[in-house]
Amino acid sequence: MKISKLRLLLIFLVLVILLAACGANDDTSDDNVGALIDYTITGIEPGAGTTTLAREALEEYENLTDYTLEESSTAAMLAALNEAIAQDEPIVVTGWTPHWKFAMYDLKFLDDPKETFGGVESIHTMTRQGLEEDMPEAFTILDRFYWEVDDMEQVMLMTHEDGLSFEEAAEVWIEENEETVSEWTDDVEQVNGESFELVLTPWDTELASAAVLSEVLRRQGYQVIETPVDPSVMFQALASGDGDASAAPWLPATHAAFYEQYQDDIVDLGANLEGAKIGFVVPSYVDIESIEDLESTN
Ligand code: PBE
Repeated sequence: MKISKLRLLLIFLVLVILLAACGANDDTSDDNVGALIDYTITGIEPGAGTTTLAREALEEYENLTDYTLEESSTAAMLAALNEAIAQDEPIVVTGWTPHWKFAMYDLKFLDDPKETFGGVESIHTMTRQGLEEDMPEAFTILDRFYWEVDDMEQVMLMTHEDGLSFEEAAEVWIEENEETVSEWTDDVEQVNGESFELVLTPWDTELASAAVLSEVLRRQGYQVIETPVDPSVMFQALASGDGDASAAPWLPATHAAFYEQYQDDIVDLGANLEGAKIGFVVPSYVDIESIEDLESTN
């Protein structure tokens, strides 16, 4: 009797250990990214083009039907990203490049098989109608304005890492890239203090391009006012003629909805930068590759 009791106890103990081990294996929440992020995507400003497309992604991808897009601000998104990385925890954010976050952290875009976020984006220069006739000097410079991702990143990094203002960074960049700038301004006549309103959106990419363009136009004799607004207001301002130009529209996907609405009343001068991208971004240690890998709630 004694022995079989001991035996029973042993069998019981083994069973307990086995069950515990099985339980741990069965508990998929350990690697269920969806559950770990509480089925929540960390977004940015409600007015961003990226937010419009992230909302669409939640509708188009069946696995994301019950997800929440937390809309807040770029600063809040970056703080959450920083916090998650410090804790080695998963996070999915709406992100874009060019941006210093890719230099600072090891990040990856999730594949987007439905192409909700488009593919490669360009940043365009657009003007109000009639600018070519009213301010041909500015128009020529705007039409020629073109730079590389690398150039824009230099300006952004000077502000982020060296603490320069965008204005200061733009001045440094212009001094260091005289040849490129002279291609934009070659043979353009000086003007005499005409006022010029450059409309932009309030993200680093656009603060950088606007700072450089403003400084170049100031050196040409313009009195430049920079007006940062939401993307929808930017398109509205160009279409109504309230603003003169912008180097901030992202196409073909990011600002497509706004552009479609106003395109008949706006002059599009084409790309000033190619090779931008938006989408869902995760730290590289998050073990999924595609938006479709995010587990649905059931
Ligand atoms: N962004 C940066 C903006 C445009 C520039 C991608 C966050 C957006 O409207 O989504």
